[in-house]
Amino acid sequence: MAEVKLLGSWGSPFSRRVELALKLKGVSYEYIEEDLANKSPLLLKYNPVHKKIPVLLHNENPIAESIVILEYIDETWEGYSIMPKDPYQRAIARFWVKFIDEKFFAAIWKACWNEGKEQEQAMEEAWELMNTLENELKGKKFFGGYNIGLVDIAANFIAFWVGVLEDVVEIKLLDEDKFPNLCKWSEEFLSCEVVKECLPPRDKLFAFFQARKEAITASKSMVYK
Ligand SMILES: N[C@@H](CCC(=O)N[C@@H](CS)C(=O)NCC(=O)O)C(=O)O
Repeated sequence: MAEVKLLGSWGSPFSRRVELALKLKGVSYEYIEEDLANKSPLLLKYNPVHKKIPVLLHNENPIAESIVILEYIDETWEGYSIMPKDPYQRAIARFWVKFIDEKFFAAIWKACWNEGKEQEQAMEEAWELMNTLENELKGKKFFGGYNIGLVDIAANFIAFWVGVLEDVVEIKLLDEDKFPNLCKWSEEFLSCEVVKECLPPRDKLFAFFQARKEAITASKSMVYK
């Protein structure tokens, strides 16, 4: 039987993406929690280029980068389809995943951890990006249509992590009046049992971001003293 291992980190949306894909396919795997403050020899051996999780090991063959891993999983195991069958639709799915990875994370991060004018600008930027996704979801349950697909998995951060960050930094980004489709999508996505199994505990994630917020505030007060 094939041996599948995943090097991941509990709070990482990237490793949670991979877990979700494995569960959708019904692939059993061994999960290895990585301490990112003290990276293991295994991680450094298997992802020497980026030294980041997630890394999937399939019969000792390492694959890094969550989206590369998701496509590998889809091509390797039969059953549930993560990627659309049609080449044009596959290209479109890859386009949106690239949009989320290249634009979204940076915009949300800036909106959460900046203050004043910079934060306002970052929030405007995040809203513009959310609006683009809002339009893409028109008339659809999931980005993938009736079922969760590549783009939905890649957007897990928007559905879950953004809400926790909003509570910690006390801003509202994913506003139901502004983005009804995106909010509905998030609700649908989070209500799937398999998705619930692939989310970090909310309290733990809240405490993690809260500690980050306190560290940032403390470092700022040191500078201004
Ligand atoms: N583009 C990568 C991003 C992975 C990533 O940023 N992983 C973070 C955890 S969320 C990490 O391993 N960070 C360790 C570091 O930067 O040293 C992917 O999609 O897999």
